[in-house]
Amino acid sequence: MSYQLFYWPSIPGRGEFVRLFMEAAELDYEDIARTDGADALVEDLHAREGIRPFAPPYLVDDEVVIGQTALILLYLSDKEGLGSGDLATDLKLMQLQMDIADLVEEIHGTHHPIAPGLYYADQMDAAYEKAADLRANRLPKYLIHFDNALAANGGPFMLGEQWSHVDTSLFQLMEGLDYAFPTYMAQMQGTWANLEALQAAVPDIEGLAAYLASERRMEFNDDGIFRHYEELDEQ
Ligand SMILES: N[C@@H](CCC(=O)N[C@@H](CS)C(=O)NCC(=O)O)C(=O)O
Repeated sequence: MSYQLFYWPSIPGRGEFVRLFMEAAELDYEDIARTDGADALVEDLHAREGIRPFAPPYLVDDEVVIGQTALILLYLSDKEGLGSGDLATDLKLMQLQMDIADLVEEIHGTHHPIAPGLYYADQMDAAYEKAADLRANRLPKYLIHFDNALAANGGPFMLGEQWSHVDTSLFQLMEGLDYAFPTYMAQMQGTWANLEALQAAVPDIEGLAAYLASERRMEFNDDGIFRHYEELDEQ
């Protein structure tokens, strides 16, 4: 049976981090809400009982149902034999994946700094301040952290020549930042050269090139996590 991915059909969002890994690994999966619509997702989630995912993305593998992007990637990586083969190293990869999740949340906070349920237009002043701090402090801190980690094994990937879930996620992170903050990212070019090299190398992973060129690869849009609002990219 193929994996079933449940994620909102109209945004790349966190679902794309899972998709990129599955495509790179050439795994068979059904993208349920993209074929059956968002209602199918809501119905499925509400029908689940007990310990269930809080929010999409979540993955169904027969009896196994897992939420949280980082955990889904750990599960798939382990099950498909795409980890490092060493527990301590796999935990380091997981640590990085959770760092990525933390940063993704902060990026989401640039357009929703007060409440996820409010419109951007109702929290623009706070958004402006949050985005300025992200650009000045948080992005350099996180991206240099990832860049230094990449330098440890000589690149282009986190484990050197062997790609992992961290690399497909860092690729998506960099693509999203280029979309959301093009002026800032252009100005900072070269500051995190290892990350830029990874961003260039990931599309060459066998299995990914076809996906990235296909219509299934969703473009960033201004309903998702990575949004481009010119005023949040001002220098
Ligand atoms: N920490 C979770 C966050 C999941 C999450 O926030 N999902 C969003 C879509 S990207 C959602 O639908 N949230 C609904 C909610 O928070 O009520 C992860 O990394 O997967």
